Amino acid sequence: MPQADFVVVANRLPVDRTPDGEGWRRSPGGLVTALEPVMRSAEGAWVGWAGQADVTVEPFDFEGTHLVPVPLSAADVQLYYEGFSNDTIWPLYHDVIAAPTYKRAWWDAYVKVNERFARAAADVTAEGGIVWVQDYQLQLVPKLLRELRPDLTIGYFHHIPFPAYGLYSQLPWRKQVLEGLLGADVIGFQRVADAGNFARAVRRQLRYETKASGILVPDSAGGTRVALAKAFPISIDADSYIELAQKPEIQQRAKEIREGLGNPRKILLGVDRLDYTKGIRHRLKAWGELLEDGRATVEDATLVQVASPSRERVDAYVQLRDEIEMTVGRINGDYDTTTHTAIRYLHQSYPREEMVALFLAADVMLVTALRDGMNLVAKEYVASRIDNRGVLVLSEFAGAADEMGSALLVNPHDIDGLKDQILRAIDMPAAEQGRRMRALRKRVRDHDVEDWSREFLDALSVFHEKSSSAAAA
Ligand code: GDG
Repeated sequence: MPQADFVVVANRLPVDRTPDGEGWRRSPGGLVTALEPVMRSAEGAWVGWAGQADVTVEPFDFEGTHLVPVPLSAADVQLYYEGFSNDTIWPLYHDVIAAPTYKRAWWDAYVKVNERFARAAADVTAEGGIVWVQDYQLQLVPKLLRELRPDLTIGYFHHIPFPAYGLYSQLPWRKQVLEGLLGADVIGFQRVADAGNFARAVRRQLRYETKASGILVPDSAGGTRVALAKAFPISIDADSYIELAQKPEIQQRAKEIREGLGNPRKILLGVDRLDYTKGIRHRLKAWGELLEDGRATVEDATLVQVASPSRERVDAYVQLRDEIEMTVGRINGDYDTTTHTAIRYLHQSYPREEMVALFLAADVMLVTALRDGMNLVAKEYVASRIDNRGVLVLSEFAGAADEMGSALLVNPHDIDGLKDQILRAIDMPAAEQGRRMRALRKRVRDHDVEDWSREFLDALSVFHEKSSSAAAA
């Protein structure tokens, strides 16, 4: 088997099957774009699931990256992925917005699958190589991998929030998960607060000492080593959004979207995976009440809500979809006219080009997450607004709020406050829009996804150099 100096380990490989089921194509995700240059220059490999249960795929090369598929059975998908990852960790780490389910059989499957990923990474990484583990499905991999391959430098990035200690401590396997993560040399979080919550959990549960971002972790030789737990806020490939937004056909499409909605004075937009963390219900409630109060009419504004299908086999998501669709139906039934609609609801996924056309058409972007690691949609919207117009309404509970103070920040639980900010966004004078949007765009352009991966990998390379010089001594 070929060995790689740089290996990414993620739940999914960066490719999807082509529609004919024969070949592969690159998945559209931001992580894939972010890591592409690093993968190419470093003879990289990527370890992950190919996306189909009960199917074994042999390792293969794709656009300069060696891909190592990790097989998952239908039972693994149900217990490790839909169960422990998406029905235990996801709700717990998003502040228990939905009740987490704690099942021992799910935990057992999570351990078993994490071991499988760790072994696959151990087999493919060259002596003294660097491994970057991604996200909450694989929290045990850093420790397991360090046990198998003490020569490696290991990084881990956590894409979702890390909760406050009072919530985290609910987890029956809280010690094992912390120990799993601490197998990494660098543990990256979205926000400073996430890194702080993690360090506190480590102090309380494991009694390890922490100094600034460093955590003293006992090593196998009876001494200690330092692990770094720090914020590295993720970003987007801003230039690719700017390029799309400059295309005449996409600008034309934005006009068509507006016409198709009956030329309302303003268009409000929400784009989310259909997930209870995203605050879609709160947004609908606020908009429905503004119409009910008569403070807005469907001729003033239409809300376009893209809710892309997500986790459709997890109960909480099935219920959420029903609730949202009932609410949309009621609001539209009460306020639609033959020419205008209150909410254009789209339970579909769209190509990136269509998303940018929607961003260009939207006068107001509503990001009302109840809890969100970062929220890339907020950054994609501002990157696309090459005209420096449009208003971002952004939840304080999205990681993006730490960097995007020029947005209209909202507490989505405060429906009256949310209503006021939506109206303020609808009525915002062009000059104020421009001032705010310029500041937001500057931040996103100055800190794009390449900066994110470079900063993380620079931090990791300090550990790599240390271990290389120790190995040489
Ligand atoms: C997790 C964390 C963190 C959505 N619908 C369509 C579509 N999308 C794209 C968006 C955006 C991405 O999916 C969603 O990213 P978010 O950041 O908004 O949210 P999560 O999926 O929950 O991501 C989050 C992120 O990881 C990265 O670390 O920011 O906090 O929860 O890029 O544009 N894209 C297309 N069609 C759709 O219908 N093409």
